[in-house]
Amino acid sequence: MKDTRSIDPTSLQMLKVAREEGLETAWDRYLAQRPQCGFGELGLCCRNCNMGPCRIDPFGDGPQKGVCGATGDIVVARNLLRMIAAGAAAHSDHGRDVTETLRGVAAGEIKDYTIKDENKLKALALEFGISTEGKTVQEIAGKLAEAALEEFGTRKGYLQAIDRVPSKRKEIWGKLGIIPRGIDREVVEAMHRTHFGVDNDPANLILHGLRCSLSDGWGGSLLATELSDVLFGTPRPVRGRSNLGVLSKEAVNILVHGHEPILSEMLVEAAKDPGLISAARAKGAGGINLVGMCCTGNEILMRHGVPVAGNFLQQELAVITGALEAVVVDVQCIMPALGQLAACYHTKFISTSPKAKFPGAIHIPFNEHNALETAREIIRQAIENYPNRDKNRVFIPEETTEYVAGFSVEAILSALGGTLTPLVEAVKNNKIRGIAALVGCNNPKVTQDYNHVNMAKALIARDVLVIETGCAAIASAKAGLLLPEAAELAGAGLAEVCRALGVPPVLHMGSCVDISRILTVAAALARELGVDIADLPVAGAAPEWMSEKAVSIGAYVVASGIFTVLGTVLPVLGSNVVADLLTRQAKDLVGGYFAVETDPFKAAELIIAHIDAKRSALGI
Ligand code: XCC
Ligand code: SF4
Repeated sequence: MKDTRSIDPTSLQMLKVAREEGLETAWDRYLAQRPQCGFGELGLCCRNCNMGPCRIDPFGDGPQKGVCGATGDIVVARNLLRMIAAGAAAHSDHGRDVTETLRGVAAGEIKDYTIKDENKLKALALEFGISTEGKTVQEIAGKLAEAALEEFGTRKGYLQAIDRVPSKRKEIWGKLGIIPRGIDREVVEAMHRTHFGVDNDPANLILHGLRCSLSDGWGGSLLATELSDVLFGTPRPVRGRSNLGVLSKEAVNILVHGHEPILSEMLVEAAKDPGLISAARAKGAGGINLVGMCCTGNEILMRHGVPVAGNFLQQELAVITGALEAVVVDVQCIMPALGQLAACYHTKFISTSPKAKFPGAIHIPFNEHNALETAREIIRQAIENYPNRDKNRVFIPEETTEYVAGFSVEAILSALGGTLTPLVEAVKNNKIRGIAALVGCNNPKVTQDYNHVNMAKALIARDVLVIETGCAAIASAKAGLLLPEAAELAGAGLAEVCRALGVPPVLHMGSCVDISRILTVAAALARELGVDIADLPVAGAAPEWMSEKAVSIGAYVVASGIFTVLGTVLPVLGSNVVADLLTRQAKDLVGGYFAVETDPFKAAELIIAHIDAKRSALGI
């Protein structure tokens, strides 16, 4: 029987090994959970106070209210707001760490990082109203970091990057009262409103959800992206290799997994250390092979072309190759299962963030102040571990696929010759029909990568330029869609543009916080055309999403005016009121709205229909 758990040949091979070895993975645990709780699936259970837990009967036979009297609509809306708040908090706390690092570098307290993109630093300073005249780079960085930290609890009443959006968008947000006032404030208010006995109006709750999500997209995530570029360099097109075949039979394999570039950048640096490379050789290894996974993998593949071993559902599979000396993690998307699994091999599971500890992990605290030394120590431990590798248990799939990534806004502009005009022209004359942003995770509810790859292919074939981030982009890397040669899979118009510019039809724009790059492009396109973001022939999709961060992303993309298709169901179907708000009324309120479509081909059709409707409204 065909194994439908993944379309990735390496995943399928590793799942076979897992079965032979009697090891469980997320797919097994997912099966063991089925049938999953119906109340949970519909969003109808509440644990917000200790008179509960309460659950609302979706069929109308059982209780229709919680102990406090909360209806299904209220419970669903509150639960959704909490999901958004958690997602926004995760992205924004990542942004805060990057901002703190910039502040420390500027103050001379942190010595292992430097400022790699002075132009971007100056451009951001101007945006924040900081004069650069007569100031040193350190001084500008200090002022910018202070201004950026201020965004988390700002008292000026709006976030700086809101000025990037067209005025029409700002007006819409202003009228609805959803201009985010401060990053932390919106998350705190979400928690307050969902505490017992506060906000019990579904629409009011959802509107705050949009505001909270906007503080992520145009706030926390945006700062994470922009200030990472300042510190680590703005990505430029770069070539590399992807999938589990990037693991080496001979070298010390170190997998870095998680999200923040602060750790992964330093590991990249330390892995080049000649002393450590000879230490690895002294242990009989061919060298040091640092590879990435998930979004921290995206960060270093965007900036350095570091090989990426896979996306979310491959984290356990990488361990099962038996070839990993260490899995090094920071925060987010790290399965707690890794500890037990790593113990079945010689693999060391190393946690580094005080915020994220795991059973079975060795904790090596990483902080910005002794970053390089800690990174070296981590690599040393991996090297020490190399002789413990049991060569008889090593199985590394052969497949690797090359990718070209690194499409920051700046890189796209420079490919276009400095302005967005050629892109706008290509859209106007229908060579490019529109743009679709495909983002988000893997989820064992979906055949791994099936939705990502098929949607991307269906869209480019119909001349829709696809831009991607996160695990979606890694899926495309593995499927060969990030290569300029993939233009042959594109429709004639898109293929012509790709060939003229030498770019792939699917552009990798980075990690999930880098969806802020997508927002920036959308806002700039709208300005160039003199319209609102909602008027653009543009759509979003999260074909295999699983995390709360993805919910926050979906919400800010919709709130920014962009139609978004979800490939797994949001737990809101227990409330017609909330479902209607998100899939219908949102269109009138903010221009963007959600659709749920689990079939990637139908989802692509929805996007194409949306793009065509926007084109004709624009008269192009
Ligand atoms: Fe995580 Fe960012 Fe989702 Fe992948 S795409 S599973 S959130 S790593 Ni962000
Ligand atoms: Fe039940 Fe209301 Fe308490 Fe929720 S807040 S657990 S619905 S009593």
